[in-house]
Amino acid sequence: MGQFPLTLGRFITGKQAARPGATGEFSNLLAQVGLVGKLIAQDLRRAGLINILGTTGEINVQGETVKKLDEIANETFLKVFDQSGLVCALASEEMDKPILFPEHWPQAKYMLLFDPLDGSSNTDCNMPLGAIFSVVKSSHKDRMPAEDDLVRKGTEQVAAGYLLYGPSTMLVYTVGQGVHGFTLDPGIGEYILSHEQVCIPARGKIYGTNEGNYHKWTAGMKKYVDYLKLPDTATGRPYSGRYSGCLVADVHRILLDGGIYLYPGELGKPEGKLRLLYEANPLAWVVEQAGGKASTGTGRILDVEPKQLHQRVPLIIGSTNDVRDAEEFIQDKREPRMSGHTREILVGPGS
Ligand code: FDP
Repeated sequence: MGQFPLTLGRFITGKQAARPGATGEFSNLLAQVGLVGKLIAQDLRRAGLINILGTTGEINVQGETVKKLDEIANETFLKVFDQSGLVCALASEEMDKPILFPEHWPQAKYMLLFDPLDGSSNTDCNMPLGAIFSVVKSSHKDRMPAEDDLVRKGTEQVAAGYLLYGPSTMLVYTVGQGVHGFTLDPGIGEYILSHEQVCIPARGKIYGTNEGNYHKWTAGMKKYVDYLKLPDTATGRPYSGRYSGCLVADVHRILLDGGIYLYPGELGKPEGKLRLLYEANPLAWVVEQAGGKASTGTGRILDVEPKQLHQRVPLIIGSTNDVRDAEEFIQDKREPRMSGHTREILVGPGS
């Protein structure tokens, strides 16, 4: 008889049984993230048919146009987690201020930060989308947490992961003991373990970045991307460019196949675009737990001292050797050198 599929519920319960003193609260929390994924995936499957594409006409706290699906996804997280009673605070990319649930405290000690719909520009063209989440624990036993308690360093996360809405829906997470990926089987409505202990290759052949921003980049960043495009058999260059416009999808590809994703700081905007607490930190932890690396270009993402809920940060993430190379270029410690062989490929023999 073939192996019986392992559901998310059973997998988490198995892991929980190995941790004496575990209450099951945390396992339940991951199951609720899974439920959010099922509800949103269902809307996305029919999005072109039920008038939920396009914008709401509003601008969010980040100064970005709000899509109807951003709002629906945000509401879904709020409803599921309010009803579950499992968290005492929620913070979202779509909300200026966190939502606090004093009625769930002190039983609920976890707090959830999330980007409810990542890659919003993909909504109206049936391209991949995602959601990213980070869980931290309230550090106060004597009082209900406030906004500042959600503003925590990446190393303080207790769980992190993402939902990917692609041809199939996936939930990928870490609690600091490796990374596991589950694929939603729509026939039975269950997430099934499909990627146990994900390991990112030490080097890849893919880079993902919005190259339309090339002229806004620093000299070091430009040189790195130029270097990736120079042919060189020994180092496997040129790399292939892959960019979907959905951070989750781009990082997921790199998690499985190796390579590098870059959303760097720009001239006049050194903080970059992506958000530290609910985009960079959770993905950085996932990638580190799979054996990769995540950097601002000058330091480890998980060590960035956060100051604000919606803080932005440059993100360079992926295979360890690729991220290390990128850091060297960005810090002006390295220059692209053209070997004789590269020159030959580019301009022909004997030129
Ligand atoms: P979006 O604003 O469309 O939600 O979360 C930010 C994000 O998407 C990432 O998913 C994506 O990788 C990036 O921004 C896309 O930004 P650019 O359009 O500047 O490339």
